[in-house]
Amino acid sequence: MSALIITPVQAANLIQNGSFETATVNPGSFLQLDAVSTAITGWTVSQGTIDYIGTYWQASEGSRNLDLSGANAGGIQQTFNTTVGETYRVTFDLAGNTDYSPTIKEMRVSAGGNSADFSFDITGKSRSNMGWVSKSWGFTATGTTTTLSFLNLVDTPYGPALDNVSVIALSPPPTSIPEPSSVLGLLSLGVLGISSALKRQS
Ligand SMILES: [Ca+2]
Repeated sequence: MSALIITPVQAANLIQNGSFETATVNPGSFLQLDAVSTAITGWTVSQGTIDYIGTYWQASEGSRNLDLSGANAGGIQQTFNTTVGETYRVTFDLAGNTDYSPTIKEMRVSAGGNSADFSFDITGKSRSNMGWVSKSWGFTATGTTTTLSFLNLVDTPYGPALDNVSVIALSPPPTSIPEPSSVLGLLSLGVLGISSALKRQS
């Protein structure tokens, strides 16, 4: 049986190195990075200090992740291209440093002039059982570039843990609508596909 198969287009992750796997440094067990380090590819330590986590605890994805505290409350950010008025979905995996209090880790994600706060409870969690949870949040772009940032809201050396960041556009921007000529081209390709499918069937 022949059929035209339409494959849905997977929205691209606009964030570079969202899982923090690539850097100019090797974190080993873990490595403190201070503002304004750019050692982690695509990212800038925006305030305070963070720990770049290697083998010290279980990552959510791959083998590296972050503690949004090094010696004190830290933050990271990345800037990427956006379309004004377009809505985007941010997803990330959240856990917390299980070594010490506070029991409730608190962090803020912000982009496009808006923000949302998230918390994580380390009760019952450990370095080999981090209990990573997926979080998501949406924002509407107000500029042709947008800076996504994650900030630790509690000034402690034992902060929220972050991994697996992605941003996708929720609908295609107007500029990506095909030109009429290419629509005709796609239609004619479709007709060709149908006619060849019919030929194969007969
Ligand atoms: Ca990772």
